[in-house]
Amino acid sequence: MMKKYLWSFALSALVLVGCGKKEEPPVAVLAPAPVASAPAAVAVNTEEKLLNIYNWPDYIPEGMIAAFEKESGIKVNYDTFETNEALHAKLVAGNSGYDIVVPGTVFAKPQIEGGLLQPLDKSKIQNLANLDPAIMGTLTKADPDNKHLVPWAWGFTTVGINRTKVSKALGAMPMPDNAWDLVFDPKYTAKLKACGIAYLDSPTEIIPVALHYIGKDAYSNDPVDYKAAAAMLAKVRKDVRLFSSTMIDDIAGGKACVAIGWSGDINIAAARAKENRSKDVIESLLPSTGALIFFDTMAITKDAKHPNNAHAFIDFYLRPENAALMANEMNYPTGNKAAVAMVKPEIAGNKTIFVDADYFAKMIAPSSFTNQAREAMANAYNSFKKGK
Ligand code: N2P
Repeated sequence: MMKKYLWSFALSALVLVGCGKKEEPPVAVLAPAPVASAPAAVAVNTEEKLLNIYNWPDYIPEGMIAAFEKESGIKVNYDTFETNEALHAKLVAGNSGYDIVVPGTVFAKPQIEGGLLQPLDKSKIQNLANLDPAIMGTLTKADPDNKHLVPWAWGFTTVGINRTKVSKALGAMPMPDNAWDLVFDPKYTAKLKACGIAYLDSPTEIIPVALHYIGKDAYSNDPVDYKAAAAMLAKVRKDVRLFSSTMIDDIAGGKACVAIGWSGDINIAAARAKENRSKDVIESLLPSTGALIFFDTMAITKDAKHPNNAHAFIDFYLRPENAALMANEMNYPTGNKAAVAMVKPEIAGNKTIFVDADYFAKMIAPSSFTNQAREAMANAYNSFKKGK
């Protein structure tokens, strides 16, 4: 603040001098130290016109990259990863080539601590002001002082169903009160396996949900708890058809009638089924014991070759109209407060996208795991998957 004030004071003093007596060099007293050390106000972006982004699939509205390229003249390479584990492995290996990555906060925290992400230059992101202070407050759990992370979207891991097929498969058996029973209780999975049960294919997606189901802390770092979760999962292993990284297609295309998936993706599958004139009704459910919230956040990699372009894209995405477009087309709530007024009523009013305060209070907020815990979790998950 002080520096900024001094800088503008010095600047106006110089301008005044310049106007009055052009022939004279500025006197020493009018050229104080802050002039020399102030950031170059007219810094030119000399980076090559390139930006490499690594994000989740089905997360960006069509045309958004093209719009940014057209306006900025920066060419974007846009690649996707399917799990936090895959992104994390790339970052740990180094030289990923990516400038912007979009980790969930569960992984962003250790990535910040491990020096894999660089602090943002907030002076280059005017649109940070559009973000919801409440969401930014939540993010400080992973990123103290909000130095590295900017929300892309948030959502929750939950149960998705093809209600038509599930009702048929359950027959006389009523739907459970707790939707997690559909994917974890053998009483239900035995009936649903015929129409297809799909799980997300990632240890840090499945084990936390399983821990929550058996009444443990979803973000426990204790391997003993993972054993307990694995023991519960083992009982339904034979009923799980798919470990999926293409959940939207699998649900919409009928390979699975029930899934552990992400709220928005399940809603995309529901919309796709409607577009395809399927008579089946696909729904994202709100389990009575709560679903697991995630926040996916943009960050700039430590070794980014195009940090200026990365800041430019982040600022572009944070324009209210762009964040609103994401919510409208991808079915995920935005952390952009200024965008909320532009969200279509059918999206804003969908309780499985923008959940009610009551249900929000029931949901499980994300935390994170130590490297050791993640390793133990991966072992527990892999043996479950192999059926051992
Ligand atoms: C992809 C959504 C990713 C959500 N469509 C889970 N981080």
